[in-house]
Amino acid sequence: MNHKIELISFKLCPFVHRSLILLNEKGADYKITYIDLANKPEWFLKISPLGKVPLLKVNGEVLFESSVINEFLDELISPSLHPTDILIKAKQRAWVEFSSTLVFDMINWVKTSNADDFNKAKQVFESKLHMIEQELQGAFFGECFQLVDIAFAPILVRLSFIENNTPAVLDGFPKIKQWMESVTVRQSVDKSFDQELENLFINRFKQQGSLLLGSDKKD
Ligand SMILES: N[C@@H](CCC(=O)N[C@@H](CS)C(=O)NCC(=O)O)C(=O)O
Repeated sequence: MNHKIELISFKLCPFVHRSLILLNEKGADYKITYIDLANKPEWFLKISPLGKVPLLKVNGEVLFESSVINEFLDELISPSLHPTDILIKAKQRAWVEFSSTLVFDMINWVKTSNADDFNKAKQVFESKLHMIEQELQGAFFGECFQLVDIAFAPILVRLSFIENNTPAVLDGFPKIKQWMESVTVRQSVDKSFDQELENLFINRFKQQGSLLLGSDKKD
């Protein structure tokens, strides 16, 4: 069956980015519509229960929450990118939840402009990176590229932007670095970002006075 799929997006949003990568990975036919989160259109506010992106419009219905959207797309378009073993699947779903909290920790680490807050944010972020470092075995989170890798992929892409700007930030995390390298070159992921996204991401935080990236803040 041919499904009509539309992803409502904001270019910089890491949560939308997860669904974009999965649509690419599945080879799906989809339309993408960008909105300005600083000036949300009326039609968007009417259909978005939390006023957040991503939304997925499918056959006239609206889904929200990126992890739910990705679970749905995974069932809609086979083959599934979940492990078949239900215990491993449950564990990976838990790590998907973990990845959502890590997005906010990463943003705090990158945006902070004063030394005290920066050291706290760095400690929180790195303590979570250490937990992931313990979990990783090889090139991917599990045996092969799966939904859990897609949930973390927007973070790994942004870590690659950060490394291009501020080398050595991942020196204490060799397995995460290897994971970042294998995930970001995968076709579905590579296709999901460009130089424009990198510049938007880096410049946004430099303009906010980022200690990590180097401040471009105008006084
Ligand atoms: N838990 C949500 C988080 C989505 C989210 O926080 N989206 C942000 C953009 S990255 C948003 O739309 N924020 C609303 C706003 O900025 O007003 C998900 O996974 O989909």
